[in-house]
Amino acid sequence: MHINKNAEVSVFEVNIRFIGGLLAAYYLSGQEVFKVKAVQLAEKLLPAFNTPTGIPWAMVNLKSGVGRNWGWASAGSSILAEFGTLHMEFVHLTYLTGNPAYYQKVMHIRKLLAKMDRPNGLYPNYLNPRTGRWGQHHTSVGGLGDSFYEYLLKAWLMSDKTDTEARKTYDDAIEAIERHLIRKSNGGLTFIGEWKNGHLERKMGHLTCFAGGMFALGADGSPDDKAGHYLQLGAEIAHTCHESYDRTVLKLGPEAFKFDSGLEAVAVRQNEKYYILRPEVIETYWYMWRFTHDPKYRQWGWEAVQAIDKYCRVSGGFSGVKDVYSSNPTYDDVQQSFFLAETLKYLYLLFSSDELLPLENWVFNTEAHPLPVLHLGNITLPGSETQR
Ligand code: DMJ
Repeated sequence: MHINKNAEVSVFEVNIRFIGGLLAAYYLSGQEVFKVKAVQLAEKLLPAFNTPTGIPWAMVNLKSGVGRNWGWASAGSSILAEFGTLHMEFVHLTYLTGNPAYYQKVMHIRKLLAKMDRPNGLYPNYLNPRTGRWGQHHTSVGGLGDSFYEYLLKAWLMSDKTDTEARKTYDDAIEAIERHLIRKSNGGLTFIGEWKNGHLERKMGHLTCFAGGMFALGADGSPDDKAGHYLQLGAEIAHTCHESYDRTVLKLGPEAFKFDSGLEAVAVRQNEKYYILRPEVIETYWYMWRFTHDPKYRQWGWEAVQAIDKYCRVSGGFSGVKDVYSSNPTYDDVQQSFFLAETLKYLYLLFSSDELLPLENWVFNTEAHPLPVLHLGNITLPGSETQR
């Protein structure tokens, strides 16, 4: 593993895939080497936080430590789902090393966000790390926003439910999402749209389907006795996402699907008809299975297994397909790493006993790497007293 390379990497992707994976490998095996490598890699990400606001750059050069943002992101902005998806791994890094830097970096992001005005209570996807101001007011529970919300809930869960600030922030965000983004289609399907240019776009991404599992996971502990409501919302999202699979020829879900002009859970544009082995729908089936044991979730998972095996299996492994509405699809010739890390893992868990990685003790990072709940009791994390 050579990490002193003159190469730019995504801070978010290195964190969720590599650091998360190494930390999970350490906790599951007890072998020090995984912890050592996770820390070496995390040190390489720290220069990304050297911005006027402490909101990290999207990318960092591993050798020089120079950071920058994606050219396409609203006026040089950093992205909510990227800088907002570091908390779990960084808290574990401080816990394991005693180095307060990691904890302080992510708590600083949280404090900064808490102070900002939110249009309609919603978090825009773009934030400028130089000025500390929001970029475009585009809000999404799918791409660019998704795992920010997930990590608020999981920060609370991994703290053994002591991080009540994270829980409250999650609850407030979800309430605004429900008010402004969640609707029922004419055909009775609950969907989560996106806020764009001052109006609700009635389109849902495959990525957004993870939210069914998130609502179910967050049901217990929700305010005003709304546990039943959130479990029901999770079930409705699972149903809608299953419909997006079922209404295709291959029985695999498209990248995005619409609820507009008579359309219900189907992709319209050619460039939204692909399936790249994504996990979110199966992830939601698994959480719904754990919380309800309704056999339909296993049945739906099995439908996906059969479709993946039939249409995505190639001689060297598995490939994405370019059009789920074509009976003669072409391959994209890529096996994404989240196919192993997430899609197959959630399928395995769906057909395993609840005793395997029980949710009381483990919290899955956004790449499905399991990290243990930290029963801190009266231990104080280094750095928690002296936040920047
Ligand atoms: C994964 O890398 C993570 O789940 C991320 O949060 C968004 N989705 C991809 C897989 O689709």
